[in-house]
Amino acid sequence: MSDMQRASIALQSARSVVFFTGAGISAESGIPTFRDKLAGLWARYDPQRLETAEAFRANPALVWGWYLWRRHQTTQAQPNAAHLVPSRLAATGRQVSVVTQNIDDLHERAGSVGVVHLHGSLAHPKCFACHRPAELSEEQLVVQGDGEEVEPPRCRRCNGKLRPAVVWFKEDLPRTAWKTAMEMVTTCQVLVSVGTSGIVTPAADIPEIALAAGATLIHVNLEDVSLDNANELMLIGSASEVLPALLK
Ligand code: BJW
Ligand code: ZN
Repeated sequence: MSDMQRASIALQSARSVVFFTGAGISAESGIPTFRDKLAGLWARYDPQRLETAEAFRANPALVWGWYLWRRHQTTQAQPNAAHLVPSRLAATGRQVSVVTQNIDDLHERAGSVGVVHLHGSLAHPKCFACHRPAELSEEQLVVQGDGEEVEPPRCRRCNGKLRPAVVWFKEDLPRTAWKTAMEMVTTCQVLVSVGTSGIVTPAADIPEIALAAGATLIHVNLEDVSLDNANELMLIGSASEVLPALLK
């Protein structure tokens, strides 16, 4: 039997399934991944300049403009066939959870509820100084293009600069999100890991944590990212083709 057939049977006979997703699931919606050599964001930008608290302190307008641009890209994008699979599987009566590293909202827009965002989300900013969540008006979200510098708006409570509520390097993951993810990952029967390079910890440990807790692990990726475990299946291909095929 092929890995595809085994994966399909495992998925359709499981009572509880977790989809653990990375940038690759949104790539076919037109949102660039981080590390792909040609189209990846980091082939063109230096993450040290943009995705750390030090970078924000040094050049808040560059970093704020960069996230406005990425938010704009996200609002222009539509969920693809892969994003629709968790809610389709949930509709068949299984317990289905989505744990994502992505800061976009394409899982939600594809009908998944209770999505756990391990690296935060683009939807709501927070204050860099007092950490309180903040809301923005539409005109504060306008951005003309890639690389534009925009002064971050100020916090109404303490006048600190607003930052996106995403997780930068060396920052802790949101405590509740991590705790909820651990509960899901250690109790599911199947974990489907989609479109992630498995480089950025602690999220990268999730597939191994699921395996150690007894789950079957199914990887879906353009490249072989398997970990060499007997309870693991590697499906090489694009998420928008492989995931829907699993439900057939
Ligand atoms: C497809 C496809 C298709 C493509 N179909 N597949 C040294 C110094 C400082 C820190 C560290 C250090 N060494 C280790 C650390 C820890 C660090 C870390 O892991 N760094 C690594 C780079 C080594 N982690 C952290 O800092 C975390 N915090 C932490 O550990 O705190 C404790 C601590 C304190 C003090 C010091 C050290 C530790 C926080 C991590 C936060 C990650 N943040 C980002 C940015 C979020 C905001 C934003 O988007 O701007 O999260 S980085 C970026 O990577 C983003 C992603 O969620 C994350 C993972 O990337 P992902 O999703 O896997 O994407 P890619 O591009 O890597 O892969 C795409 C995959 O899809 C590929 O495999 C393709 O093949 C595949 N694919 N198209 C199917 N159509
Ligand atoms: Zn504040």
